[in-house]
Amino acid sequence: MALSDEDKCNVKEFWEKLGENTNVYGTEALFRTFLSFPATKTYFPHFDFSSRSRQVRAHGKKVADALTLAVNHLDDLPAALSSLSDLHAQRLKVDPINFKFLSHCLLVTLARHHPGNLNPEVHASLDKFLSYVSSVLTSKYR
Ligand code: HNI
Repeated sequence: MALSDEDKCNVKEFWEKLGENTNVYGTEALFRTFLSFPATKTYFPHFDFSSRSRQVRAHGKKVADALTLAVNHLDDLPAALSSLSDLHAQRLKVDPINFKFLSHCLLVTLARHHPGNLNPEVHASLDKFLSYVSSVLTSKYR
């Protein structure tokens, strides 16, 4: 699952181009996930899912910040995401399949906003990065 040096470079360079917009993309990806894969909403019984939902926006920022943290710790991801891993696997008990749904929606969102920066190599590296993050966050599921 480890990323090659080229993958790491692609992910870091791409992420830098997102600038201050990561929270906007995190939020859009969450909205897309909730719409396309409605079962994911069951993990958020306390959320309002309307298009103006402050909760989805606040959560989109948290997810985006965690991904930025991950980009900055590509060499020690399990340690950097350890408490988030405990949260998702042991407390929230998020079924791992849901990470594929969110990762897919994150990629779609990033491709939509940055088509020129998402060539096939960067696409592949981002896909590997998101599955690495997902595997860390679900590693304690069982
Ligand atoms: Ni996730 C809380 C990051 C995937 C359901 N999640 C968080 C928090 C972060 C986070 C950060 C806030 C922790 C805190 O407040 O201490 N989640 C991430 C990341 C991914 C991810 C980086 C994958 C890329 N989470 C998922 C998925 C689901 C999910 C796939 C379920 C569909 N997450 C949750 C729930 C919470 C949560 C539920 C608690 C929300 C709340 O407000 O109670």
